[in-house]
Amino acid sequence: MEIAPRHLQFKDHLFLHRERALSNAAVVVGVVMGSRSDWETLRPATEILAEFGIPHEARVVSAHRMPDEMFAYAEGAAKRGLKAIIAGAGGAAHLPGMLAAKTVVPVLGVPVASKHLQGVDSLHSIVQMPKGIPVATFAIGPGGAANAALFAVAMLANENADLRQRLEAYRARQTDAARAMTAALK
Ligand code: RP5
Repeated sequence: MEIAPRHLQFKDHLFLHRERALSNAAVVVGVVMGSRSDWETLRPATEILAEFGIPHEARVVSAHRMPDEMFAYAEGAAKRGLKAIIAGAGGAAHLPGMLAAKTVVPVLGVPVASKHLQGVDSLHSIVQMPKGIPVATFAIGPGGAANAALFAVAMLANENADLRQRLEAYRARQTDAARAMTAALK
């Protein structure tokens, strides 16, 4: 059996410890998706939330295959203390809009790339909410999911100075990395 290097074992231990701590805390952001096939698109959202230490959960709550569970999830969201729901779906993607119809907890919609229309169908389904029930809509794909999580962090940072500082530090690291890119062109 291959033994992982010592530092990796330690890092893994820390990661598991943090994941356990996060999973024990009350969930603040829900990440839901229409199908297991959406997971690779939504996973970056959970990674960002974990990086910022935001207690979160990831669940499949299909609008058309599990409508009762979808409504129950939305109806319970505020009572459970959720501050945002990141909802990803593909095709005739009604999950974000239907969740938003049943809760006033902000819903951040992520269009998943679909097989035939590459996610333009998902984008239009999510972004074109009729007046009265808003869904904040992000870009198609994993980048959109990451941005939805960063947006949720920004919303939470309004009430949390430490989180705001860490979000600013995240941006600064990103800027440094972009500045360093020119050197890599040589
Ligand atoms: C939607 O249908 C899901 O959000 C997914 O993007 C799409 C296809 O689902 P599967 O057939 O892969 O389960 O509900």
